[in-house]
Amino acid sequence: MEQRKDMSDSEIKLHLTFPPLWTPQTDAASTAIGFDERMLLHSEVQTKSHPHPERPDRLRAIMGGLSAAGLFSGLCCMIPSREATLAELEWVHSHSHVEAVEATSLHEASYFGRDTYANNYSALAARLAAGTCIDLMTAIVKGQILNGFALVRPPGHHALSATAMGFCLHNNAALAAKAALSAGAKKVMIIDWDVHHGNGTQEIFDSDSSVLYVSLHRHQAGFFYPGTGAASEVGIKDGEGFSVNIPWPCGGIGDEDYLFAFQNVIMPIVEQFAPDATIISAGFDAAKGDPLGGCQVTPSGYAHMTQLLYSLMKGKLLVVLEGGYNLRSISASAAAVLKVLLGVSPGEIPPSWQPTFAGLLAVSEACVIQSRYWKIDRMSLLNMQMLLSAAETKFKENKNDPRQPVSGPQAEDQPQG
Ligand code: X5A
Ligand code: ZN
Repeated sequence: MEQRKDMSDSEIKLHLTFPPLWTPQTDAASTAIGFDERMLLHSEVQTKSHPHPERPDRLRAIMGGLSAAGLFSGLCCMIPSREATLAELEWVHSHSHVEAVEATSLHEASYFGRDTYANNYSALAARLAAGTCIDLMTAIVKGQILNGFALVRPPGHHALSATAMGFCLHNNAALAAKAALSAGAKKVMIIDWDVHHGNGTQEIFDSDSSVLYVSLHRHQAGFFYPGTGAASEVGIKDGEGFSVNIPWPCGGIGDEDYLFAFQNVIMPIVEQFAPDATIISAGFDAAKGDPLGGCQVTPSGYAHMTQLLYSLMKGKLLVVLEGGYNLRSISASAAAVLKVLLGVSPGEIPPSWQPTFAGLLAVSEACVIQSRYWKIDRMSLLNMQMLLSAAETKFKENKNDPRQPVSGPQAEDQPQG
């Protein structure tokens, strides 16, 4: 067995000028960044022909990109990072899960399933990721900062109460939601735009009506990882109606469909739920160029989604990094989101944006199911049904391409990508 060499601090230094640390004197209108270089120590020991997609460079790329975009000056500050305590981790995880993750620090390499690795530093990185999310959310709910961006890894949304999976050890977004509740928020929303369904987050709050879980994800009738997240999954017991799933039937979904979902299902539900705090489980693996997601969301699409939530929430927004594996895509997307948090509006959504057949299918299905629990405008429901039946005919006449835009003859003249 090869000897693993210890990484010294200097080897992981980013040599960036970070924003100033948050102090009690910091302007309450600030945006705070959560980051700690020790989260770069979590990496796969075993070297394969391809590096693991969830690798330390992801955070280096994002931090470098934000700094290069000039976003670290001015209104940003850094929140001091902190390790979550074991008691905090047990807000959402079983004692045995917390112990199993802790135990990985004794081994050079451990695995939870085939794709979820750990090294000696993974438990530390996972505690830092969780603690940083908890502190950011607490500061937001207490009004000490306006909003925040947790640049953390390992990611969290696949982590179930008792299982690590899908590159995730502890569920950072779920812990942030618990922190919001204990800081006084009565209702918390988690909106998950990672390309994968956040099965862990959904499970943790399945029967909880104080946390609304909304997810848009590639689903492919259950054939895309992790397989959960059908529109029919709406929550159980007291939490029935507090899980909202928008499952894309195929890949290639882009800005138009995401924004269509926001306008027709997500925003109406958010307005009725009226959360006291909102967490974005922000994976950037639905981004154009991502090797795992195969979707088409652009930085502008991410900016518009952030803007819709930001304008409704007047702050009280925490963005938590989940997946995202194309270094260029994730740094451009993170910069676009941070700009909105800093108050730069991406402007109006182009009125020419139309959903694709696939997008319309998923959104109208979610609308019909969710209208049992939430008021969904009858006109927009009817409109969607009409668009859908017209599109169905065209869909059959054409090449059965679910990614074709639904409306207007002008759409047919456009070159298809
Ligand atoms: C956080 C995240 C993806 C897991 C894919 C496993 N996980 N094949 O994006
Ligand atoms: Zn993902």
